[in-house]
Amino acid sequence: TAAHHLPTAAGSGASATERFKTDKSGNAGDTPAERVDLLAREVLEAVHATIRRQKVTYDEYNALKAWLIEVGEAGEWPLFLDVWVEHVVEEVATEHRQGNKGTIEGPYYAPDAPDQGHRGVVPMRENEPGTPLTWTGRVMSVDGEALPGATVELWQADADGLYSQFAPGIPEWNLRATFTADADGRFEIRTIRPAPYQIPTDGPCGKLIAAAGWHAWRPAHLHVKVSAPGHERLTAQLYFPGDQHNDDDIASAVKPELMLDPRSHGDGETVSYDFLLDRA
Ligand code: MBD
Ligand code: FE
Repeated sequence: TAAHHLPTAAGSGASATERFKTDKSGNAGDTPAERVDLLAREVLEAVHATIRRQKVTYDEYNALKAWLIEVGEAGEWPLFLDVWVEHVVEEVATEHRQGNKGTIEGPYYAPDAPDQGHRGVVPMRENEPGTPLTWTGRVMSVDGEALPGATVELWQADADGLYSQFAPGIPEWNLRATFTADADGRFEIRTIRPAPYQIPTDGPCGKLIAAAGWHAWRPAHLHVKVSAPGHERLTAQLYFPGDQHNDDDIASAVKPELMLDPRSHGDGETVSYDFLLDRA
């Protein structure tokens, strides 16, 4: 596709926008008028209050307008919203949960990754850079009952910070897989330790970051979705102690409960991390 010849931000933006349209834009028309009225009014009032309080100028207003147009043209609405807004949506959506904490999904999930059974290697290239990482875990209900057949979907960026299907030149399912828990709810995943990650800097989100003097980094992370019949699906990310950006993630998606505890083991590392799912 044409996206394969575009620079990183525009290419991954176009892919993320298409992915979102396919998977998640379906129920957008179902919000009742009273709710749209309330939410749209509150958001606009917050914008008006900032304009008054900060005496926003026409130059600033036009800079905003130009930037918003670029975000759409580059397909970066999924990136912008997931980096700066989704963490609060996730907080509100999951505040009732008794089981494991989750965090944001972000823009780069793709459904139906290859099934590797309850124990196996995540698809990767022959010389995929990164320290081998073996993760053993168990999926249970909040009360500790094992959930055989639960699925653990995993996706992660490669050492260059690129996600398959969103950046060009990477095999379709690279570093993406689905695992299915055994009769005891257990699984074993062999992958590589992910690298710290920078959101694309060459598009409008990158321009905002540069213009504001922020940084573009997320700590290294493994994305997961954990599902079992009769239970709420858990979307989470797992992080590594000592990462320079655990305390200032640009996407505000780190929680202490999501920290792994890796042990060195031969030429790789092992981690153990279990999931308790809330009943639906
Ligand atoms: C990512 O890889 C990510 O996980 C999030 C939340 C936002 C942008 C890129
Ligand atoms: Fe990510």
